[in-house]
Amino acid sequence: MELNETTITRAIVERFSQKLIDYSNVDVAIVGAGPSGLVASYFLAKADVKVAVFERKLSIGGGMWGGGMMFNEIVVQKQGKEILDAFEIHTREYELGYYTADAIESVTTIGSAAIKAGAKIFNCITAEDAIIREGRVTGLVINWSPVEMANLHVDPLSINAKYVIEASGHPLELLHVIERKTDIRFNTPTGKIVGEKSMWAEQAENLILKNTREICPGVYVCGMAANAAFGAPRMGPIFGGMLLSGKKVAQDIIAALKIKK
Ligand code: 48F
Repeated sequence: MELNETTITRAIVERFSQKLIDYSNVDVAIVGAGPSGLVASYFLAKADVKVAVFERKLSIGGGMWGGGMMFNEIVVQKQGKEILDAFEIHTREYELGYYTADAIESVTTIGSAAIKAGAKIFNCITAEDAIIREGRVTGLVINWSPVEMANLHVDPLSINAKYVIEASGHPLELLHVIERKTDIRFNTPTGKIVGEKSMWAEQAENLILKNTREICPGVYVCGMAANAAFGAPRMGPIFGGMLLSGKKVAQDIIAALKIKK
């Protein structure tokens, strides 16, 4: 058989276009494929929820690839280890209550499990704005990341979602846009983004599940974005909270979708 370049081209363009069309209307759209967003997408897809993840970078995994300061090992506590166990990721006890895992094994395994469960990940796409109807976020405005990087004047496209998850980590990009462009009040003490506090691993890990919740109609926050939104500290390269937050946001949205039906 002779290989034809235009067949390869048509295959890619048709398949990708169909995938984007299929996922232009989803139950849940996630901004960011870091550890919390990926874990959320896995648990949502496993429960047959239609979920799309939009990731600005070419690679998934966010801040997990680099462990701490590019030493590519992560640390989790006992509850976090239980999630890694569920993905069959190897862990080793370091000291009582502290476990380590290979950062690359963690990202690739969770990413693979999410996709096999049915989550669709769209890399190289940035969520630059939200669609808002009557005070509720009903979708995302997306564009190719290279358009943003090259500062090209190219209009975006949009997708609809029953719920959006803000999982963009430290920068809280979607929430900042919502705050800037709308009069929607967030469920924070100030009604606005409170902002992340300096490193305090224990307190940050203790607060993250409380902060993982619906922050305004249609938007849930998880991962570092949850702590940054509600004014809690950062935790550095301990990842249990990220994994647990991803699982919790999925469970909360699964429950909310059942009520909505
Ligand atoms: O930062 P990130 O890993 O978020 P996370 O899941 O995990 C945080 C930890 O990695 C670490 C930490 C924990 O101990 O504090 O930082 O909360 O992943 C966020 C992903 O979102 C992407 C970004 O490229 C990264 O991969 N992202 C950010 N803004 C956008 C976005 C956007 N507007 N559109 C699409 N993707």
